[in-house]
Amino acid sequence: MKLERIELREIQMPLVSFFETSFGRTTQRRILLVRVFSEGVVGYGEATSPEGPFYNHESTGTAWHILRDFVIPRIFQASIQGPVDAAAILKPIRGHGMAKGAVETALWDLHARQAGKPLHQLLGGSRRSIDCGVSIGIQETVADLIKKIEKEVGAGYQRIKIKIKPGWDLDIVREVRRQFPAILLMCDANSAYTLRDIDLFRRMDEFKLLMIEQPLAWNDIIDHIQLQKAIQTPICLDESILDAEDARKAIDSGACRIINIKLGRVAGHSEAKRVHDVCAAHSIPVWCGGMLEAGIGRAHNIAMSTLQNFCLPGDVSASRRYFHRDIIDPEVEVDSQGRIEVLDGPGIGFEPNMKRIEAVTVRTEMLRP
Ligand code: OSB
Ligand code: MG
Repeated sequence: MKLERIELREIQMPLVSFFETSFGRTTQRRILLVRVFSEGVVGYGEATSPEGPFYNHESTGTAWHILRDFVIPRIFQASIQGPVDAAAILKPIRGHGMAKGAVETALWDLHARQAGKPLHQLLGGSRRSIDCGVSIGIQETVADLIKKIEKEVGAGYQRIKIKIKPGWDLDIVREVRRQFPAILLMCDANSAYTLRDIDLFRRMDEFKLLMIEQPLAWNDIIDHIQLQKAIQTPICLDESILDAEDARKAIDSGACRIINIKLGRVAGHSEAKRVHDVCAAHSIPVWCGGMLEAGIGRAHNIAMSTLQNFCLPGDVSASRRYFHRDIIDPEVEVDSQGRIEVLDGPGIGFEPNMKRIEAVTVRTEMLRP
């Protein structure tokens, strides 16, 4: 792959409605886009880093710094043959998976476009449509939450995930379950609890949740073993799984029964596939997590979700739930059965809308070998 230049770009877009987790509220997204240029073809990637270092250590600002000063120079220096080389070349940079993943996924898109093939095919995916759930943030009132769930269930989404935090947990889940006795329901704590809360999680069992996502610390596997032993509801790990080795350790030790895969958290498609494969080999289902992505990140998530072991509905949902106008054509749409149809165009299958992207850009930098 002869890489002539790589463009870094920050866009800013307000969310349609605020998104609140146990670590804070997001109203405006600051998203980094990467464009890799090679012999007349362009590949697109998106850093999934959030605005501040509260989900993990990464932020929009750190991703810009790591990409500009370390990731992109290394990629230029290495004269890589294809996207699978990128992960090895970036390995000496510790952490910063979201920064690395932005370039790694862009190289996959480039590679697929150069081959004239859909990315999902090159990744080895076989699903023709993606099963979708939604993640619903912490609301001002329970009534607001119920209204949101009603709307999404009515739209056809197959699974509802609600965010919990201390003070917005047991009573909320009880009320949601009372009003929606039959839906696939789960909750995500984003690491807001400790083993002192074991009794609270025991009491959650009665609500027949599909899973509880990342109840304990963002960098923990060990304490989750003890929690999983104490409860019937499956634990799903998000924050604490950074690569296939983490997945193996978490599975072997009984720290979880489900894993959520996020492209940024695991530094791109190559590692995502390895996590997927380790889970498949242990009969552990996976699903695709989300980071409030704009269209390019969303399209990469769809491509990844075509792999066979993505057998639970993911957090990838329609563009319009997040943004008034997304940056790709067509926008991501979800049918009345709660599915996204997989497109067969080259690369990610959706076309970035450069006019729209220009309109929301706040800074760009072009880097050359
Ligand atoms: O933990 O899954 C998470 C959003 C931001 C940060 C972390 C998470 C989330 C979500 C939203 O749950 C998923 C989405 O709809 O993109
Ligand atoms: Mg999560």
